[in-house]
Amino acid sequence: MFDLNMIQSLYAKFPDRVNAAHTLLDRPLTLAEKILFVHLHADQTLENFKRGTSYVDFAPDRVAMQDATAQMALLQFMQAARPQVAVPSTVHCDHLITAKVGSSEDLHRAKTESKEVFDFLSSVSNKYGIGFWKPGAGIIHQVVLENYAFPGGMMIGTDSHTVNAGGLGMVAIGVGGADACDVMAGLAWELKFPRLIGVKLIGKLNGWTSAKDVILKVAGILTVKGGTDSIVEYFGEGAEALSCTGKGTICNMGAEIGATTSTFGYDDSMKRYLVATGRAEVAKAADAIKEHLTADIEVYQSPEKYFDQVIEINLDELEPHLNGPFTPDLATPISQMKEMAAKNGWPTKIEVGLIGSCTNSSYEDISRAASLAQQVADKNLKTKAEFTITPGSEQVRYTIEKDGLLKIFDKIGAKVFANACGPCIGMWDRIGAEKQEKNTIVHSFNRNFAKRADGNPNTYAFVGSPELVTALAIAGDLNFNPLTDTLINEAGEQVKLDAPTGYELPPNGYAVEDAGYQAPATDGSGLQVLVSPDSERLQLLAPFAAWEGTDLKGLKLLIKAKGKCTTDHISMAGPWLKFRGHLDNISNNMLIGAVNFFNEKTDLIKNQLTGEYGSVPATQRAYKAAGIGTIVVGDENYGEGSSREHAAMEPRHLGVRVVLTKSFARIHETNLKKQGMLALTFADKSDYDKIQEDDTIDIVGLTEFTANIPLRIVLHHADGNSETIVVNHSYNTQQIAWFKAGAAINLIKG
Ligand code: MIC
Ligand code: SF4
Repeated sequence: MFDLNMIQSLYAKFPDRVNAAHTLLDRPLTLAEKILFVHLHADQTLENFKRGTSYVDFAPDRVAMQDATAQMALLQFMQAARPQVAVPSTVHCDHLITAKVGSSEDLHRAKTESKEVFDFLSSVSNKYGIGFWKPGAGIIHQVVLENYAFPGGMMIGTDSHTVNAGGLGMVAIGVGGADACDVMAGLAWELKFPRLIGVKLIGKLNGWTSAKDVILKVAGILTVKGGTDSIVEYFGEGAEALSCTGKGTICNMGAEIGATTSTFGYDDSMKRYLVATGRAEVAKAADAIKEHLTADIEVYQSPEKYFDQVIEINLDELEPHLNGPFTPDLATPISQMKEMAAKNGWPTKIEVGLIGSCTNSSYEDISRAASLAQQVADKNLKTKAEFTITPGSEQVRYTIEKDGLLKIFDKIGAKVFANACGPCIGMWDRIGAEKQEKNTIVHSFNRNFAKRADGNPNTYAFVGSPELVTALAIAGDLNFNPLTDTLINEAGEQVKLDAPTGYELPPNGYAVEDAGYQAPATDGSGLQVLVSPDSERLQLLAPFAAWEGTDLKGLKLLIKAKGKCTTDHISMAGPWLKFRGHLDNISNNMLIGAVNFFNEKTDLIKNQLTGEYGSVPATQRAYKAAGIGTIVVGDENYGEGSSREHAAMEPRHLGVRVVLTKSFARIHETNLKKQGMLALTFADKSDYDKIQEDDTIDIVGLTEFTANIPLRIVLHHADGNSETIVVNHSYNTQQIAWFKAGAAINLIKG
């Protein structure tokens, strides 16, 4: 068991700190508020912070990083020159494993291909006191839930789905590597005090509906940006009846509505899960301060008084949903899928069903999906689509194998991939994907942005529960509604699938032979971390230059991105993941997925110096060589999705100075600020229309750059006209100092 002392000492302080907040605010508190107030940094005074406005300093209990983001986080940490990490931290190797043939072969190949990176991560971890989870151990969020998450705790992680740990009653937040670096270096971690959204779950899940459908429904209501700068707190009889891992699924996909995080009050399901995962003592400690690990009673009785927004969902009536394609908030109840697919021309033949991922690979998920797979043999059916499973951890994989569940999937021809992200992040060597054929897949992951799973822009990916995905893979048809429809079996008979059944926790307990953990050296001071100067995969960071002290004049428009521009569009994953530790090499993917407003094409923009059209990275490199700064213009919720700070570091490295959008996703905006970029928003969103392809642009007001005071932008159009527009920013005094220093890290080192 990890961290017991840390947890006990936090719990010892918990009641006093909650009471201090009670006294100051003189009203009942939500759970989210309690956790936030308990985790104020020692130098932060307790105040009645303004939600959505006040910047507040916190002291998280721990940090988690995954291999694809840890490289940059730890390269920055090395620059900070600290002997050891200041809070318990872990690294998880999960993103760099390509799914192709099956678990053991794929894992073996990844260990060879990415040896240099895994060795680097292992040795940095060893030196600085960081726990290291080897390739094959599992996906970060599942491993964290099984080993580290605890009720009432606060953690940050360099992955947007860190929020998964809300399933165990944490406030767990996804951040960029620079934020993780601050906390590991012993500094405060700053966050805008969140708004609070309450989701009351009444009734109880039944039949085909699962926890996944709760969040698919919420995503449909709130959309991909509705949770921005908010913590979502779930409560009500329906919440208590959910399993702990089901709660994790709901919190996990809170990233898809842009929420800062989501959480649930401590209850029996969490206790059962803690006990089942070998942490009875954590449960005992939590029991002792139970009333502080959930909201005050009055809050859940009159939620509208305490939350900024309240949503009520009746689980008795909730239908299974499928969200997609291309965005996780396009929610369609299964009964309406036939009509929606016909109306929109979505291909209805399902090619592949994929279950697992960090979102949905609990024992409960797998056992419920297996109950459907079992019906294939029982009812003399034949599975129509291909089927794959990516277990979330070695502990889950080992247990489902031992309990015979994998055998059931084997009978329907399923491929078991390594305990890793695999197809969820484009690490799927899918045969034929390069032909770019229009096709449909269904999966139980969380994201379905264009090209995300297999690199094919014409793959229509729909997100559903593992149960629904399994039923749809059996039917091979997006129009199939297992609640009402029948299938024709091999004997030509009409058969109906029974609703799934499963186990909340393994009836015979979890088991594992080698969980894949490597503890760090107790004294790493003598250890060396080597990065070869001619490595293609790793590159030590050079500091970004400080601000020149003047307004930015004569910037060229690099690209005006149209519509959805997620971090997958800005810094694509899949094959590019291999350059996550090498800033110059990965910069060759900068914005190659963004749609150019002026020609509706991706990766084809005008070079204003030559008039020629070329790729985004090459054009930007040409501006850089000419010593000319540039600006990127974006639409709503720019930078949605991942925490990858490469999406901010690449433009910074290549000489983009400003990103101007209608709105930003939280993590990306912070990442831009941390790396010394200017992240600005149109004061009047319709000014987006004023930006022309040949514009030369000045940023005015920087010499008096002050919190809460807008800046101005002068657009010099090619026809000789110019116009001035007002742009907002959300920089506070400290963040302005980051901009001036060239990056936040330049101040830590100083
Ligand atoms: C994702 O789901 O998009 C990722 C890949 O896990 C990212 C992290 C990354 O880009 O490395 C995330 O969610 O933050
Ligand atoms: Fe990995 Fe996908 Fe989860 Fe991201 S969302 S951590 S890529 S499994």
